[in-house]
Amino acid sequence: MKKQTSTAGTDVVQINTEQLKEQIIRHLHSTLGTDVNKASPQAWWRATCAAVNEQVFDGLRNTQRTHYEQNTRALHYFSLEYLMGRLFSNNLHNLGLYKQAKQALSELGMDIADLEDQEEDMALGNGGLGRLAACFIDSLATLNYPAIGYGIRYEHGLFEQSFQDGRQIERPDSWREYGNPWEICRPESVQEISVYGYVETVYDLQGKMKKVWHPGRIIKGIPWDIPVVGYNGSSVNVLRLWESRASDFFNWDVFNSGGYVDASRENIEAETISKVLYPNDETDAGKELRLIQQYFFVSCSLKDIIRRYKRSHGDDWSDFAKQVVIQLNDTHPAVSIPELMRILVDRAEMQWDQAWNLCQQVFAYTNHTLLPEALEKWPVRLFEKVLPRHLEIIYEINRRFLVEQVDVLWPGDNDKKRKLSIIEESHEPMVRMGHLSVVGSFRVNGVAEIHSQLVKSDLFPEMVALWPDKFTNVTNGVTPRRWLKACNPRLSHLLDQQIGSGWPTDLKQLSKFAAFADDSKIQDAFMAIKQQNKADLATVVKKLTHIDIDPHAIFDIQIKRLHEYKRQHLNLLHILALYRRILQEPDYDMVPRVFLFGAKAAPGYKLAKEIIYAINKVAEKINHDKRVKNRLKVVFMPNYRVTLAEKMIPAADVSEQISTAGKEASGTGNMKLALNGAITVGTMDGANIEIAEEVGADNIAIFGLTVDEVKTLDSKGYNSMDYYYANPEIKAILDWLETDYFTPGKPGELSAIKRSLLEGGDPYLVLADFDSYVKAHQKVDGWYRDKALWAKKAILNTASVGKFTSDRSIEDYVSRVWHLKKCGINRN
Ligand code: 475
Repeated sequence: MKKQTSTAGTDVVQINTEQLKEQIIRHLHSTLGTDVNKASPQAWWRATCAAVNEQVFDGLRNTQRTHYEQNTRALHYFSLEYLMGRLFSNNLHNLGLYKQAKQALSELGMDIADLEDQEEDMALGNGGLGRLAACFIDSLATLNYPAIGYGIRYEHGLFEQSFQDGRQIERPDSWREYGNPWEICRPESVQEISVYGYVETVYDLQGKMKKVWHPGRIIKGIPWDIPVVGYNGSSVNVLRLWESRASDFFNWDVFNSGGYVDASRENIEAETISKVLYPNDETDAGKELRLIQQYFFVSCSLKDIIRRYKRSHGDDWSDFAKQVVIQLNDTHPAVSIPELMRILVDRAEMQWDQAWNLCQQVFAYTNHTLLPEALEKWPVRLFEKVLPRHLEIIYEINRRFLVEQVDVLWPGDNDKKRKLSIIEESHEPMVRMGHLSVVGSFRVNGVAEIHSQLVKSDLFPEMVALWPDKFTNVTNGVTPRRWLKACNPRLSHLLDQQIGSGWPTDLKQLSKFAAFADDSKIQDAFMAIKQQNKADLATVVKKLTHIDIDPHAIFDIQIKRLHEYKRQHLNLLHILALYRRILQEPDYDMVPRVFLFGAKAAPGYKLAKEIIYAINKVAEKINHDKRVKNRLKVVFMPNYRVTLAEKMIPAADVSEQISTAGKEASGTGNMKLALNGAITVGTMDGANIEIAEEVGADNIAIFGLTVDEVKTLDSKGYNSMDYYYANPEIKAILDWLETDYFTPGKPGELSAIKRSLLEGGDPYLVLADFDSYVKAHQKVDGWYRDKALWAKKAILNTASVGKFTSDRSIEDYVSRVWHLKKCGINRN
């Protein structure tokens, strides 16, 4: 093996195809216990993973040693979700070994794509928030920042989706049923944490009061490390995920007193904590188990951080805030604020003020949503049962906050106190986790410019008055390694040829590609790539849905969680409008379009599931209607996940980003699609606004009400009925949904959508935006007719979105929040 210097200037250990072949065969023999002539694709995949891990673990060891020696300040990313997808091709790409592996496997008679398909997605997240965490840890490792991700090692990730007669069916996801080659168990770092029980007030000999928590239960947390491989031989950081088990020590008594069965039941209850990911995206589950999940992982992680700190600092806390910064990925891990206070005050016997001072230097909080149903609140009653000592601490944090901050700025103003109190005084008193997070953090950020503005103006205006400098923005980003280089090899190759191969770590370089926007040769090459990607996707569609789609049609794609605010039903109404026009006017002139959807609905979200059902039923009808003459096809891809996204995004012509203005905090799919040359049809919402700024008004189809217009309309009083009666097309479409046209013999089966838009008041202004949405699509249809014009716009999209790399987001966090230093890795 020889050491090489990569373009990035870092040392990369390069191994060649022959060495890789030897390693794979060796692992086939000694790790898998099989042989080349009888190994299954699964065994080949495992053997290759084992070979890859030889490189990964080298990098991991070097990185951990370097961080230990340098004693660096490190970021600790706390997130209940990491939507990682597959790691095989990602690790190969980041190690610079993809081509060699492909070649080695091919010489061994295997197709690397078949091996890739052996891997289950690691779907430990719901949607945007979880995928953002995955992109961020990729960038942190790539940029050589000391960082560790903490989370839960769920046994079951996000459910698997299928359709039965058009309706969503959920089945549990068992992603590591047969083991996971990427994880390493670390029994030496097990933690024990407490829940339930009661608090006793005791006095020591000096008469000093102390609070003693007598826990009702002790649970063991077992850490599993997933190496996070930076691109081009940079750092290999760690994602540390906790698995819950019953504490041996706690069960021993029960066991000895003859309670084998009781002890087993306790085991099961303890293991339940890390059993399953809550499948609600942007809703607060409000369940006891969810609070225990949050506390379990936060407590294990804080103890892990403190153990590591104490190794070099003993009981001297004075450097803690210099060494440790913790980012809260939304409020889900916010219970870490009272937990750190408990550790400092009750355990380390620190003065309250000193402890609080430390806390406020350590935590930073990212808000990901303004939707009221997503803002976490816990019933005080529940908190008291599960975490009695933490509730007391929260009360004390709140008392001091109201007296020392709120009452100082607004003396005697009880309204302000009621609004700002961490405890909401309703008939069922609640702990407001957003308030707690703002009060306990030194920085609070939203995830796109407009969203960060709205966090200040609509969510926490009084907190801004108290701490104007606490609030900032960090616009989201996505990793170009996974979302362009690995998923779109054809376009990547073209980019390498035209602008050089530096763009994956310096995405602004894509702007050089703009020089080719008018070059007809490059336009043709770009469009030919899109065409091939579309043909590939058509094969996938055929395999998954048995639907034939024409790669020459416009591929119009909406992929994201199913939510009213994301307005998949607005897309559906547009499809119905086109269908109706075709039926009314048999020669209706339109560029053929394939509408593709990918979305999971939370299992308990009725209307979201009705929207899926309606799209599937409308699809069935349209796809079989000869009169349509292939001008329209509608496909709902089952089981949308990271791996499907990687196949759909490179094939998209049109990107649907159609949320009601003010509702989508940022969006990140919008960035991935534009990066791959899709043209956005979008509202002025979230990061769409910044995308429009970057690509220019000519290269995006913006429609609909703006945030200010939405606010005005809402305050004036919006009446969706007005649109229903004023617009005959809207009326005809909604009435159509009530007939049995799409559900023969079963009229009314699709009426839930109409009901929500009319009786339900259309809370997301679907009807208000309908007209302007249809016009935006007509504009897109017109653009597509001119191939050169379209190619130019698509090229300019790819060339203009360099801002949206997660590397830039991370650098923004570093300069505005974390203040980390890069740490180059010493190899030996
Ligand atoms: C935003 N999830 C996107 C993305 O910043 C944004 C909430 C509660 C419980 C479980 N999951 C959630 C979210 O709030 C979420 O995914 N938010 C999304 O975060 C990354 O780009 O606009 O909707």
